[in-house]
This record gives sequence, C-alpha cells and structure tokens, in this order.
Amino acid sequence: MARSVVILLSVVLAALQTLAGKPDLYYYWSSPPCRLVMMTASVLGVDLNYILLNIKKGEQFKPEFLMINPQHTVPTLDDDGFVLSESRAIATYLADTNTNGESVYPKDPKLRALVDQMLYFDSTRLYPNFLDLYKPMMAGAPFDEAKADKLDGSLMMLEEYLRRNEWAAGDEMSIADLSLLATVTTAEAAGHDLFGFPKITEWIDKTRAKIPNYQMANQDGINTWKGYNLRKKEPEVSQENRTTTQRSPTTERIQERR
Ligand SMILES: N[C@@H](CCC(=O)N[C@@H](CS)C(=O)NCC(=O)O)C(=O)O
Repeated sequence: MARSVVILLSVVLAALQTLAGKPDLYYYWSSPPCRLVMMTASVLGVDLNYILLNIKKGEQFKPEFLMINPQHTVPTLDDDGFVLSESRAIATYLADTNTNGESVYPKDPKLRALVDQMLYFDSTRLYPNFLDLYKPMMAGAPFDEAKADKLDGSLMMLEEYLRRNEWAAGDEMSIADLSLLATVTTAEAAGHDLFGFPKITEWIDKTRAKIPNYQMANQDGINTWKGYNLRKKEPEVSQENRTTTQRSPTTERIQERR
C-alpha cells in the first residue's frame, strides 16, 4: 500500500515537472562547478534546458543575466522562476527534488552530513587550491611550486579519505564524488601529476563509469583544459614508462611526506 502511494506520488511529481517545463541551466563547458551540476543531472536522469553563457566573452555581465544572478556566475539554475546559483546548492536541490535523489544525497542526517563535509572540503580547500595554482597559469604565470605543494596536500587528504572509504563520503557514490571528480579531473587535464595518488586514480575510473553521458557531462569540458596546455614546458613521460627517477618533483614531495 505505502509503496503504491510512493509510486503514485512519483508519477504525479514527474507529471508536474513536465507541465512546469525543464529547468534552465546557464552553463559554460570548461567550468568545473557547471560540470558538477551536469553530472548530477545525468546521474539523476534530470532533463535540463542547457543555455550556454560564454563567460570568456563576458556574457555573464549582460543586464538580463545580472537580474537573474547578481554574482554573474555559472552554473545558474532557473526552475520555473526559482533561481539558484552555487553549484553545490544546485546539486543538492536537484537531488532533493527528484525521486531517486536520495541515492546520491542521503536523507539520514549523519550520512548526509558526511556528504556535506566532502562538498565543503572541495569548495573551501581542494577547488580553491586548484584555482590558485592553475588560474594564474592560464594568464601566462609560471608554475608555482609552493602552490602545487598546497594542492598536493589537499589531494593527499582526499587520498586518505579514499583509503578509509570506498567512496568520498562512505560506502556509496554521492554528489560529493561528483563535485570532487569535477575538480580532480580538471586538475589532471591542466597537467597536474596524479602519479602519487593511486586511490584517487582508481576512484576516477570507477566514478566515471557510473555517470551516464559522461562525455557531455564532464569530458567535453575537461578537453578544453587540455587545450590550454598549461604545463607545456615540462617533459612528457607516459605513466607506463615511469620509474622512480622519472617522477616529477611533485610526486617526490608527496612520497617524502609519507
Ligand atoms: N562557488 C561557485 C563558483 C562559480 C564560478 O566562479 N563560476 C565561474 C566559472 S568556473 C564564473 O561564472 N565566472 C564568471 C564570473 O565570475 O564573472 C559555484 O560553485 O557555483
């Protein structure tokens, strides 16, 4: 009985969503926060109306967009007049308003708190460390060893979480994994060395495999970072042919820390 009520409610909710139309998502390919939302929608099977906003050309400063989002950032969601910015808020909203959302954003307070913990870890530590190092390089700044050390310190923390748990926030894949994946895969595409992080590299593959339409939801955006070729001055050594003596200074520092 209770099960049939839940099914009926899901059908009614889905019908109401169809009547209300698809939510609009203002996005830009290369943006990691946008790709967190796109991967979340993909995992949840939510259909969004994608509106490309070319932030490289300053389209986010158009008065009509500033009316929608005074922060002039992507991603921005417009769900039938309900407007939300901040990628992690959008991802949790999508999970909370869709029937299968609990699978990636649990309702149990403790399980949810662990997911939130890792979302905050990404938004306040890992992602800012990534931006600090690679954003200036996009404008031509040289590679900065001290900033790379900070980023590696954060990656070491993620490595440790993944040593303790199957997924970033426990036994199941959650939106925290999607948030962290957007950051880590972008860092890798920017040229960051993940050779010293075996748990992270294993986790990238298994998370990627669980995301439908991964190419559209993350890979296309990552490819734009590869095009920036930020570490072009460093010698390329393939993973298979690496020896300890060929490891980058970054990897050596990580191993010294262990
Ligand atoms: N904390 C925000 C960051 C959003 C953000 O900074 N987006 C960048 C693209 S990655 C942007 O829209 N930049 C354009 C601007 O700030 O004018 C989130 O997670 O959504």
